[in-house]
Amino acid sequence: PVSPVNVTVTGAAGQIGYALLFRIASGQLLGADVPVRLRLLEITPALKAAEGTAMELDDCAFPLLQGIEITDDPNVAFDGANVALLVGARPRTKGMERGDLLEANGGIFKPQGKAINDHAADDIKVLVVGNPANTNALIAQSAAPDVPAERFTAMTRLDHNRALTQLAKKTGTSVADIKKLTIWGNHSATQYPDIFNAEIGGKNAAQVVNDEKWLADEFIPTVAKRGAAIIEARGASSAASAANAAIDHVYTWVNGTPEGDWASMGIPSDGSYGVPEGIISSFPVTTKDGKYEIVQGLEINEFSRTRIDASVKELTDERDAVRGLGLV
Ligand code: NAX
Repeated sequence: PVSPVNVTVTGAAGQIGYALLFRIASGQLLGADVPVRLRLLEITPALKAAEGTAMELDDCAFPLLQGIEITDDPNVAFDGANVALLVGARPRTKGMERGDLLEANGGIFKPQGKAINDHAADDIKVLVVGNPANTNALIAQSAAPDVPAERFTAMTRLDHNRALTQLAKKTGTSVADIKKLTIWGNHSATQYPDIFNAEIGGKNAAQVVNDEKWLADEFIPTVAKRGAAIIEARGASSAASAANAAIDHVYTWVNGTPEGDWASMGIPSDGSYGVPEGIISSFPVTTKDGKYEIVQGLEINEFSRTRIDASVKELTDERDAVRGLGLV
């Protein structure tokens, strides 16, 4: 029998947590034959709500769910963790400057990074969902010097999935026909969804679209501002789709990318494609045996270069800001 995997979820009582936990417990995060033990980390006032969610998890009688532990102590939550989904974060509230936001999140992600460093299992894989995800991941990673840096990743899979559907709609195809799409840069409005190396039914996607104006004026802004559009329509931020993307991200990381395709992940840059080391930026990656590799040798045209550089500039600015605050 496969031994159980310890999965820690922070912000477990939040709306993404509510959409995420049931899918983890049902086997969609790691595989239909992999038992899981859940550790839910919340702030003290939200522990009761987390207990309510745990009661519902119990009531699903998921055969793969081998236990649920709820705590407000990161040292307990990450003890023996194999997978950590860092969802809880401090949202931007009215009148908050960027520096305040980064500092408030530093107060969350630095101690969590340290707790991961001190207590997690050797094979720990971390996905940061809580925004600003890339820089929060960098803060956590910096606080965990004993963990290989590449284990800290940030979520751009929701952007990737959003881009797939927009492209399928434009071209009258199915998302299943689209391969090799890439999100570059930051999970923010500067992100760059790249279709120049993508394929639709084996043909170059940019050639199939053949409409640079649509790319620049509709596709890219629609994908980049989708989060705001969801808030406008739903009255609340993306939750089920964000949880779905977190499932996709970890499932792909653990179980591999299909032949002839890749995924987008926010990962520590190794300098590929002129993206400087020392930031966590989104790249095209293939995965195998629980490890990812950046897809090399892609052609980056002028249109793409400008946009990748702009998003990377935002990430180096964020890095400089958190460095100034002593967080990395
Ligand atoms: P909610 O406000 O519903 O839930 C957040 C939960 O985190 C709350 O229950 C809160 O008590 C908890 N929390 C706060 N500080 C904590 C700490 N130090 N330790 C443990 N738990 C803590 O937000 P939700 O809608 O679930 O969104 C969570 C995060 O995901 C937000 O930062 C949001 O911006 C981010 N998102 C990221 C996305 C991405 O693609 N990377 C997309 C969706 C989402 O916007």
